[in-house]
Amino acid sequence: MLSPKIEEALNAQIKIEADSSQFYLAMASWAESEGLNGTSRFLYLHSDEERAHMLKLVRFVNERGGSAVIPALDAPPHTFDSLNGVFEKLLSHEEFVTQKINELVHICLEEKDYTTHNFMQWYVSEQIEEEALARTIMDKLSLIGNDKGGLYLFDRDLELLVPQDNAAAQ
Ligand code: OFO
Repeated sequence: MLSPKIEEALNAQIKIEADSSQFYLAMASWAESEGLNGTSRFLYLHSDEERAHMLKLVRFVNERGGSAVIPALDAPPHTFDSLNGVFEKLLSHEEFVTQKINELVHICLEEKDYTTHNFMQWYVSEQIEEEALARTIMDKLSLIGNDKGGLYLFDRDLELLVPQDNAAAQ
């Protein structure tokens, strides 16, 4: 059984994952409209992953006798100024998510809920991968700078790069 405090924290995390999915969907759609097909494919997959993270939490809350709340979503921005701007926002969003997951893990310890603590370890590892991937992408973009040929190759490479969970599923 979940304590009210844990249930509330898990429901807050459900909203964060759902908002992440919408945010990356907006980025994917913008990239597609800019003709950045590799980038948009990568971001569509990333958006799907975040939805899967949300679902995993919904199922967990219900299985543990709680009641998952399906939240209203914040409207994400629908335009972005550059590829660099997109990935900067993605990295800082992932850093924010990591912080929220750490806070949730901390609440699990305070409440002595070791089952939820164990469940949350999957998210802790996932965030390490996602932040590392976002940083690798940022490093590549700063090497490329404004070189159009480099950006073309970057977009083509992203077409081959599959986010973490999707890679595991293939
Ligand atoms: Fe990358 O945010 Fe989900 O956990």
